[in-house]
Parts: sequence; C-alpha cells; structure tokens
Amino acid sequence: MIDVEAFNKGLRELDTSPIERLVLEYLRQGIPAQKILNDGLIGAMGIVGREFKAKEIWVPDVLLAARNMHKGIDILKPALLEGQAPTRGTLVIGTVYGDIHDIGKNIVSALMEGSGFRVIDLGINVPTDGFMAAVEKHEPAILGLSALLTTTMLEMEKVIAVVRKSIGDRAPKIIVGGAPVTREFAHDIGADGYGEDAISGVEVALRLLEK
Ligand code: B12
Repeated sequence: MIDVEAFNKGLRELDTSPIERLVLEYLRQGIPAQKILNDGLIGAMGIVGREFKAKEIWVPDVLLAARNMHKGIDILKPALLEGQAPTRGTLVIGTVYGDIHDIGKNIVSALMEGSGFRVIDLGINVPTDGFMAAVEKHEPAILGLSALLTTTMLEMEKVIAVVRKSIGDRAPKIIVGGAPVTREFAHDIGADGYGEDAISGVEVALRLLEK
C-alpha cells in the first residue's frame, strides 16, 4: 500500500530529501516504479492540484511541489526504463506554445524511452515553427503534443494543421494529451491518437506504428 499522504507531505517540503527518501524506501521494498509514480507522486500531485483550484495554495507552492515531483521521477526513471525494448523509431514531443507545464510530458517521455523510442524532447512553450523544424530534422514516427491549459490546447490544432499542410503524407502520426484534453477533442482537431495518461500514450503510439 502506498501512503499518498506521505507523498503529499513530501511534495510540500522545501528540502527535496524527504521525497527522495520516500521513493527510495518504496523501491527498496520492491514496490514497482510504475505504482510509486501513479499512486504516490501523481496521486499526491492530484491533491496539490485540487488545493490550487480551490485557492487554498498558490503558484509558489505548486512550483515547489513540481520541483520535488521531478526529483522523485528522476529517481524512478532507471527503474521505469528497465528491460528497455528494441528501438521503435523516433518520438518528438513538447508542450505547446504558451504553456509551461511539463511534469506529465516528462513522464510520457520517460515511458516512451522505456518502450524503445528515441525521444527528442523539445521542452515547454514550443511554437508551431519549433515543432515543424524538429519534424523536418528528425523525421519522427510519432509527434507528441502536451497541453495543460484550456487556452493552449487550441495550439495543438494549429500544429497538426501546419505539419500536415507542410509535409502531407510524410507527416508523423500525431498524438495529444494533457489534463484538459479529451478523446473527442483529439478527434475533432484531427489527431491520430490520444493518451489519457502516459501508459495509454505509449499503447496508442505502438498501435499507430503497427498500422
Ligand atoms: C503543477 C502545476 C503548475 C506548475 C507547473 C510546473 C511544471 N514544471 O509543470 C506551475 C506552478 C508553473 C503552474 C502554472 C500555471 N498553472 Co498550473 N497546474 C499545475 C497542476 C497543479 C498539476 C499539473 C501536473 O503536473 N499534473 C500531474 C501530471 C502527471 O499530470 P498531467 O500533466 O495531466 O499529465 C498526464 C496526462 O495528462 C498525460 N499527458 C500529458 N501530456 C501528454 C502528452 C501526450 C502526447 C500524451 C499521450 C499524454 C500526455 O500523461 C501524463 C502522465 O499520466 C494542475 C492541476 C491539475 N490537476 O492538472 C494546474 C493547472 C493545469 N494549472 C492551471 C493554471 C490556471 C495555471 C496558471 C495559468 C496559473 C497562474 N495564474 O499563473 C499557470 C500557467 C502558466 C503557463 N503559461 O503555462 C489550471 C488550468 C485551468 C485551465 N482550465 O486551463 C490547472 C488545471 C489548475 C486549476 N485547477 O486551476 N501550474
């Protein structure tokens, strides 16, 4: 059993060592990294998100939680990547223009890497031109777009349109995700796939490659 309250407490600490110790302790007990990530770190970040929405905490508190979450993910990464599959091609991924949220995108990147993709992570606040340049340079099999704001999710539609218009048939399969993104929205903007979370993102990417 994962004690999500302990993770919740760890995410709020100024010092990163409590969250690091917690993750290491669960790994030592043999709890799978994926479970520590989902039930511990992501679960606790959900609590942070609810308090942020209710205006019980503020941006600096969330930034602190985000920094601590990244520390926890860094420790889990080697275990998440264990048993790496053979190379499946390149994935270019980034958070769209106007959006600086990257925790979810980083988890998707890590799991994609673990599933055998060569991952080119363009980071946050990536303009359409940036995605286009990376697609031309790396010729990925999959392009992943992340957005966490209802305002920036509209950027995804722009990126998809520009990539398809510029290179047509040579365009990679495009998958989208992020908290406000739904399957319906993904369909409406012409994405090839949608991932509710990082694992389903990987499954969708692998399925698209089979086509
Ligand atoms: C952490 C956080 C921040 C941090 C970000 C730090 C960082 N390095 O990322 C900081 C403090 C910087 C921040 C800033 C802001 N934030 Co903020 N933030 C959050 C919070 C609390 C958690 C997001 C998160 O990391 N969740 C955990 C990860 C693991 O989940 P995830 O991102 O959804 O990713 C998973 C899936 O969605 C999926 N996925 C994600 N991307 C992709 C991509 C692909 C291709 C696939 C397949 C799957 C996939 O897989 C991931 C893993 O399972 C959310 C609340 C929430 N519940 O979402 C608000 C939230 C997103 N923020 C919000 C807001 C309003 C803001 C600000 C505008 C606040 C302000 N007044 O300044 C700014 C925006 C700045 C900007 N221009 O981007 C709102 C958005 C509301 C809306 N409807 O648009 C939210 C929902 C909070 C709220 N309820 O009000 N924020």
